[in-house]
Amino acid sequence: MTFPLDNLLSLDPVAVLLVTTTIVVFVVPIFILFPPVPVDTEDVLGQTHSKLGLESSTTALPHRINEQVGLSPNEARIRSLWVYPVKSCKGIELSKSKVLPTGLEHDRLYTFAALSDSPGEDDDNVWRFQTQRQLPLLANVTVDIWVPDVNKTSRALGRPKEGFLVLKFPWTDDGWRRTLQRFTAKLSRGWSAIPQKEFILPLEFPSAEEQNRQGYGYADVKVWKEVVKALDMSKEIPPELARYLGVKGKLGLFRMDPAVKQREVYRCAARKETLGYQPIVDFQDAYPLHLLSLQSISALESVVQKDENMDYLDPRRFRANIIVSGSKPYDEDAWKTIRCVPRDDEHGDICDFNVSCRTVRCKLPNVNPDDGVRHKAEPDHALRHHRNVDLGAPKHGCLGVQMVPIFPNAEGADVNELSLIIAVGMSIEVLERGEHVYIPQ
Ligand SMILES: *[C@@H]1O[C@H](CO)[C@@H](O)[C@H](O)[C@H]1NC(C)=O
Ligand SMILES: *[C@@H]1O[C@H](CO)[C@@H](O)[C@H](O)[C@H]1NC(C)=O
Ligand SMILES: CC(=O)N[C@H]1CO[C@H](CO)[C@@H](O)[C@@H]1O
Repeated sequence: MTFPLDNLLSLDPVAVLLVTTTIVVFVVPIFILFPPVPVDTEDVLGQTHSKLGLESSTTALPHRINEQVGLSPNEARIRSLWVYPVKSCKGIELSKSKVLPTGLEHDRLYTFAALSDSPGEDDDNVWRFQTQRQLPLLANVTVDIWVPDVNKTSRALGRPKEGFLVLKFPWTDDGWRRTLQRFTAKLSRGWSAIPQKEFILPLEFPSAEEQNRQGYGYADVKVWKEVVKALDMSKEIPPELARYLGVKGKLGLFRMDPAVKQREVYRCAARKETLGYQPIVDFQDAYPLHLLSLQSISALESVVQKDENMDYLDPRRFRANIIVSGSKPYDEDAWKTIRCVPRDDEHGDICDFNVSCRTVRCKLPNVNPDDGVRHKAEPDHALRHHRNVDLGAPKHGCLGVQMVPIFPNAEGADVNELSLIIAVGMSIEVLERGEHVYIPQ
């Protein structure tokens, strides 16, 4: 008995050529008509929408922090802008953005949450917000924003008005599907691609109609010590995500209703009497905006104990909205009011901000933003030893500052109407300096 392969090998070259030609002529067109790669959401969205933000290859951040040496000091500028539409997932880098009372537009719209499944806890049956502190692999979940593009119309789809978030995480099924998924990932996205699972979420807050249709309800979510009523959109999460992240109980997904101003900001923030409106946040930690300086990161990097798991300090670990460069290291510690001024040839508004307090750090920056692996010590160790600088937060390290936007004519205006445009390249003037003392929650 001979195997079919032996048969083939014993064929003469002409026969082999014939078989090959047959395969090429008949099979290749079938592959073109019915590709083995499923059409993904982004191919469809791309017909009517555009993706917001910069590709990672065109980031304005230096790849190694010492690359920025050479920037003239005393000329602080906005280097890079970031939003994180889903809390603790990957961010999106922008070259300009709207500033709203809640911070940058599209920032921290959603949060994941977990339902405590340990009976006996005083507040079980309350969802608790989840971040990379509990689920470091959230760092591997990418988020893209797709907005309708006025220059695109599709005959089949018309001109949709809604924007979408597309979330993706690494995922391969078990068994025979594994090989197929690896193959199609490489076929569609290149040799280094790994299989992913994706799901989509609305960019706008769902209307009452939409909520009914989808069966969304409201539930209590605990964010630090606050309990807020948020829209429960957990049914949009594919079950694989909880397994990927290593969640044992239930995984939930929540969105804050913008019509109900629930998380007004007090503590260190300027008040309505000075600002004309009371600052407010969505799922930001505590204040609308977080500013970081590359010079400060560089200074901190020089005291971080580096090893093979951390050979440089990536600014993305700190999840700021506004990253500046050109100021003296830690100069922002004493900023009280700043002004961002557009260069003549640029669009954008003069944007003023009140600095509320320094950013008191937790251990979240120990998670590597590239792979979700948590470093055992740094930069937490360096922060606690070298950046214990705030009398209001003893034993803690601080880096960066928290801010609230100042809107001209905010007095008496509708908060939903307030907005300014901020852009990369704006220069920063410090209008007011002073001492900060943190007020804990
Ligand atoms: C649409 O096209 C016009 C003309 O080409 C261009 O100036 C504009 O920036 C485009 N708008 C968007 C949103 O891409
Ligand atoms: C997280 O993402 C990185 C980079 O894409 C990848 O190398 C790593 O395997 C991922 N980790 C997991 C557990 O999926
Ligand atoms: C701390 C503080 O409130 N600083 C400034 C905030 O902005 C207003 C102007 O809008 C200043 O008057 C405050 O001094």
